[in-house]
Amino acid sequence: MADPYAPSPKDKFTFGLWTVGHTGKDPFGEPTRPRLTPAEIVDLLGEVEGVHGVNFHDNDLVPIDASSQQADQIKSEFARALRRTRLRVAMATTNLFGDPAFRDGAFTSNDAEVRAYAVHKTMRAMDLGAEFGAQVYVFWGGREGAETDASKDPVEAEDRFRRAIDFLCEYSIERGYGYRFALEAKPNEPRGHLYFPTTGHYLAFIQTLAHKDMVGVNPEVAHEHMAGLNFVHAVAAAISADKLFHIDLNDQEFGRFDQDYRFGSVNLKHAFFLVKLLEDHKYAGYRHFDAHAYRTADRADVIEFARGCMRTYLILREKARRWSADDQVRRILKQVARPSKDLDSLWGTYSRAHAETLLGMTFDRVAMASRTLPYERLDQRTMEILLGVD
Ligand code: DIG
Ligand code: MN
Ligand code: MN
Repeated sequence: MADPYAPSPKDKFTFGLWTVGHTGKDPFGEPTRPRLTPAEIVDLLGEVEGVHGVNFHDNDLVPIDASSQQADQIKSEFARALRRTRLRVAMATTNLFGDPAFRDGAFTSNDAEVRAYAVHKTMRAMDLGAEFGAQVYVFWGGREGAETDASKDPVEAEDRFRRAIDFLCEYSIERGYGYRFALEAKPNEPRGHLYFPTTGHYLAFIQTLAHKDMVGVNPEVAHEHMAGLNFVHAVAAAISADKLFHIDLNDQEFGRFDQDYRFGSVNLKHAFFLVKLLEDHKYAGYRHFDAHAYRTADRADVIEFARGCMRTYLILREKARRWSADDQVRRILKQVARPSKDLDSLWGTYSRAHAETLLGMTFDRVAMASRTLPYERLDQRTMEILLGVD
């Protein structure tokens, strides 16, 4: 019998080169897995059924100090691997956080030469991404922050970031790249504090941009959890603003460093409501797993990690369908919903008449407070569906 949770490229699951290519190196330990070339990483993903595409930072593909001949060699091997595996390049981004030159920020650096270099490097990385057909361009400001606010005025720092995004939007327009920019928030790490710490900050920031229509957000589960926030609600805000241009799926214990765990491996309930939200609202974008396998994993277990990310998403998608069709769930949702087109229309659009009517109304607070809201039963039923109890 066919596996009902077998992914297909139609599901638009993607992985960054740095995810399944992660060597297991961490701040306290050396690599536990060999470094793979970009082509080898693509071939590894080619062994995982159903992957749609791959993403890269510029220097995941072409090392920062590669000669043009070396770059050409790497790119042609990468292109051959893409053809072999029929994987696409979905998203590209710039590494503006690894090189020591960016130790005090990239676009927000106090050093004008560093700021200019960051814009230069990003344009080159946009060229590289466009060469491989990337449609989304992500900006994660990993060094755009501070340990001490004595170092720079945060208003000036954020304005530098704004001017860089505006310039790079113009570059994409002039080059005809058609990129959709996706801004990715994180509250801290590797800087003590990062500017634009949550998706909400970026949703406000986007409204101040010169080309706000081509800029959206790339929320990441781990990053909103690091800020102690409800990721589902952050994504809902992005959907409401029509700004969910990309999404970084993974998992994360609250109150920990950025763990980038396999999707759904920690907070299954949150993952369920996230998948339900994305599917209910017909999210049509890429589902990028910005995650990596445990440091203990060998190559075979890295492949299991990638399979697990996609499989959990598809299992939860099926659970969401089952939840929406469940009689008990439907009955309780019907019971707690008390719609009234007439009452809603009174404040749906403003008029003096509506205001006067509302002001003249009396409300039975006791009756309102006594209506049944069986959310314990509803949530228990939700948990039972998640736990596989019919
Ligand atoms: C980390 O969560 C960031 C970087 O890996 C990258 O710039 C971005 C794209 O997914 N996520
Ligand atoms: Mn992360
Ligand atoms: Mn990310």
